[in-house]
Amino acid sequence: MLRILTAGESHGPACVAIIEGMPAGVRVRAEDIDRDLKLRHSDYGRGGRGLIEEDKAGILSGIRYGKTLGSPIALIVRNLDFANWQDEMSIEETEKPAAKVTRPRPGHADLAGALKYGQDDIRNISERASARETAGRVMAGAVLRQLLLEFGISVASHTVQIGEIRLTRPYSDFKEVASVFETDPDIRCIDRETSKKMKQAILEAGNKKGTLGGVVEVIATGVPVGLGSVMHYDRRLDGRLAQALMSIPSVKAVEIGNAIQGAAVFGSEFQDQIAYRDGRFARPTNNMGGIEGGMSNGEDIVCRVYHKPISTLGKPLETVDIATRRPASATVERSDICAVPRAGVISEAMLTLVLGQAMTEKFGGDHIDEMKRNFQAYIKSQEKSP
Ligand code: EPS
Repeated sequence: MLRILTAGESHGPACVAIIEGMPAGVRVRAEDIDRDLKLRHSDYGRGGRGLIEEDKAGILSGIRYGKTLGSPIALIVRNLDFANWQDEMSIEETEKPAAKVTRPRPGHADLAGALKYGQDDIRNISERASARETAGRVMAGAVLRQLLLEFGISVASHTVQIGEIRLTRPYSDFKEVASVFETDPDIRCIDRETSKKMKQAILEAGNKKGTLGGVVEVIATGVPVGLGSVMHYDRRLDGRLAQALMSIPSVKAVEIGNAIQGAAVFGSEFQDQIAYRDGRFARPTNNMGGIEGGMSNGEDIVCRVYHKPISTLGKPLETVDIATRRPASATVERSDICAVPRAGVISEAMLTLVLGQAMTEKFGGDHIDEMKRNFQAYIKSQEKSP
C-alpha cells in the first residue's frame, strides 16, 4: 500500500514526510520537490512567517543516483523560524517554560484538541494543527507526481473563488490551469480581471484584520478508465478523494464535478452523454468530474475544495479560558489573511496520493517497468476495432 506519513510541529525543528510503497526506478530530483514547495510557500495573503522560511527540501533516504530504490523515502524541510522559538519549543525539559496558551480560537483545533489530549497548554495542540504540516504532504506529493507522470497523468490546480469573488467560466484546457503559476503567481486565477478582484478582496480583509476562505479546483488529466472500484464502498475513488481532500486544514466541503449545480437540475440535463471518437469513449461534457460509479471514466478528474476562512483572527472572537472557565477573548497570534491560492498545490498533493494509490493497487509492481508492463497490457485489452 502506497502511503505517506508526516511529522513536525509548526515552530519545531522541521517538517518531515515518509513515503512507503513507492516502486523502484522512478526518477526524482530535489528540484521537483522544491518547485512544489515554492508553490506552497509563495502567494498573496501570507503573514510574516512566509518571509522567514525558505522551504528547501532535503532527501534523506529512498533515492540513489536520482531514482527511487523501493525503500521508504524520507524527506525534510527545516523550519528556519525554530531559531526564534528554541525556548518555547524546547525538546528537552526546561526550567523556564513559556506562558501557557489558554484561550482557544473558535474554528481551530484548540479546544477539542486540549480536551481530547488532556492538555492545559493549547500550544501542545496548535503546533501540530498548524497548516505548516502541509509542507510534508507537498514534498511527498511532488515525489508521487513523478510516479503519475510515468503513466502520462498530470495534476494541476487553480483558484476559483476568494471570499465572494468567483471565477465565472470553466477552464478551457488543462494547459491553461497547469501554467497558472507562471501567468498569475499571486492568486493563481486563469482570468485576469477576476484575479484583480480577488487580490483586492484579500487586501481589504487584511486592512480590516479579517481572514478569507475560498475554493480551489484541482484537476487530473490522462487518468485511465477504471481506477477505484464499484464493488466496495471503501474503494470508491470519489469516496477516497473526498476523505483525502477534506483532511486538508480549513477544508469543510469537497465537490466532484458539477455536483452542487447538478443537485438542482433534471437528470437529463446533468449526465454526460457517451460518444466514440478516435478509438476511445468520450464525453462532450464532464459534469461527473471524471468519476462514475466510484471509478475513473477517462475524462479529467475535477474536484472543488472549499476552505473556510482562517480561524486565527486579528480581532479575536469570544471564547472561554480553559484555565479559569471564564469568558475571554481568543488568543491572537501572527497568521495569514488567506491561504487559498497556495492551498492549490496541497490539494494537488492529496489528489496525487489517491491516484498513486489507485494506480499501484491496479498495476502494482515493485519496479516501475513491471508496473508499466501491467498498465500497457490493460490499455491494450481495452482496444477493440469497430
Ligand atoms: C498557521 C499560522 C502561520 C502560518 C502557518 C499556518 O504561521 P505562524 O504561526 O508561524 O505565523 O504561516 O503556515 C505556515 C507556517 C506554512 O508554512 O504553511 C496556522 O496557525 O495554521
